[in-house]
Amino acid sequence: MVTLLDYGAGNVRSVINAIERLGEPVKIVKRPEDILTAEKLVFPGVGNFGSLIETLRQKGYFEPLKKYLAENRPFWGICLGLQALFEGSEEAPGVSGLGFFKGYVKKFDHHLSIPHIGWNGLKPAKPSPIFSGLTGEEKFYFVHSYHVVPEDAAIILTTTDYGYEFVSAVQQGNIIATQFHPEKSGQAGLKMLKNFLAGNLAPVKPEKAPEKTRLAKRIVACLDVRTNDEGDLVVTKGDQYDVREKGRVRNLGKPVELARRYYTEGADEITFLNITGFRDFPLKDLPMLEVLRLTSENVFVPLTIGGGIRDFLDRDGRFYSALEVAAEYFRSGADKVSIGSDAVLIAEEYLRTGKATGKSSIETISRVYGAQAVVISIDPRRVYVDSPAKTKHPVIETEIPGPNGERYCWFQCTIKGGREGRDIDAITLAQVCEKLGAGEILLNSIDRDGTNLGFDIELIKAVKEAVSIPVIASSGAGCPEHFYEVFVKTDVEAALAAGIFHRQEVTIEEVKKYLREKGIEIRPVFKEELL
Ligand code: 1PR
Repeated sequence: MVTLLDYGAGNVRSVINAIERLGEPVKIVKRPEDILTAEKLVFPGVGNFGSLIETLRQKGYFEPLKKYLAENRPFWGICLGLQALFEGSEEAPGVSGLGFFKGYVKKFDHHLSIPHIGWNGLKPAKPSPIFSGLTGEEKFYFVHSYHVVPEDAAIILTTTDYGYEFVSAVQQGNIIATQFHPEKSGQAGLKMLKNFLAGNLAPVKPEKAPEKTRLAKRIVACLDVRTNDEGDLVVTKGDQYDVREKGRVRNLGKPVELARRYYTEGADEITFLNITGFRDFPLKDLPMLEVLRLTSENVFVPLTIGGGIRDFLDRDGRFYSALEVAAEYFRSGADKVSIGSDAVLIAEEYLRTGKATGKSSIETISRVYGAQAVVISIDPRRVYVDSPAKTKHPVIETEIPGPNGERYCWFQCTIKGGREGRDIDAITLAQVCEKLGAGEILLNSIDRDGTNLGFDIELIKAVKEAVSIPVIASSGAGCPEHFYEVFVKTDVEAALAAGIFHRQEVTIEEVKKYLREKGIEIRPVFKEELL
């Protein structure tokens, strides 16, 4: 029996699913005594250091947790559950952590994108039972802006390189804590958890550990989901956002099945976009929540969900905040939510008033769940002009001239699935959203969507250079070479595709194999023993 310390923020569903998948029942801590009676305690943390510690104190968990740790009983802290073990954090100056380990939590201090999101390797500093059966070449899923700096080097279990070398896991006796998320790290993560649950394995050191670790470029599979004309929830796919063929919604498969297939093929992340979410109220759309629940039982990589994340007034006049909508998605298994139309309206308002309200969906969700949980999905389309003077928007000089030979264009944002163009461009939108607390940009292109012509490199370069948060390039992938092109010509951290994967024109494995041969860092997938 594993006891899970859920203090009410973020996606604990995935941790429960991963442990249950490994055959161990999970009990959730309801009272402080549950901590003291635990056989094995798992403590996943998300959000903010200050609010985590405050919640631990409010619920009366702080002292029992300290006692449990002091007794050296089996413990695994994940992410913020690692950071909380230290004395304090730059994220919440003046707030004392559990202080089980001496040392402090620091914000990453370099020029690379922050948060550090994605799959990175481990350099083991000492043997541990949790490495049993690992080769050392595996990558694990990280998502954080802060890292621990222990005073005592003897507790360091692994380090990882991102800009510089940081401590990615610690172990002292039965107390283990990792900055990465084993429950989101595919087969490698499940194997580690299994080793922890076994409890009696000999300490080993993986043989092929890297000298320097590198963050992998992520390959994301996207499933556009909506109800078709028969009332079934299906994965569909548009051509420049038109999902109908001969008047009917294209049906490319069932969401849960496709997601599992992409997971086994090696997708580093899966995104569901509820493409009619802008008009339907997502909390009434229970099948979508069910899709998420079922998917997270079988898929152990990060899941993003988008569509309809905004404040909502239902027919009976009941108000639902975007935060409530997002919370329901997180509870059902999502790791990140993606905001489309609402982000455009928020940015317009911000530019009009020059002020952040603190109440927008971006700000509220980012505050509670952390910036890494908020993705902005941008749906831009090219607007051509003869000269930069013809528009107030930032333009690029393009190598793809417009219909009348125009050599300049700007990237107009749209809302409601491309149905309505707005007076704001993609670069400005991305910058404003970063300022308001978004942690990642999902950059689509209506012009390229479903065309198989390749990513819009000019658009992607322009947006990526304007922000410091990670960017996922999307729309237009038609072959493995297109992924290579976007990774060498721009600095994006991830590339997403839909159509080619759904139609099985190219598999994710083929894309990854091609990229690896070309020297692009990717996450290896070990399929032999799917857990
Ligand atoms: O505005 O917050 O409710 O969110 C709605 C979400 O649904 C947005 O993220 C928006 O991008 C998406 N969406 C709305 N309508 C459509 C449509 O296709 N009619 N899909 C739509 C957007 C774009 C990508 C697609 C890539 C890759 N789909 O997600 O998967 O273009 O496709 P490809 O590889 O086949 O070229 P809100």
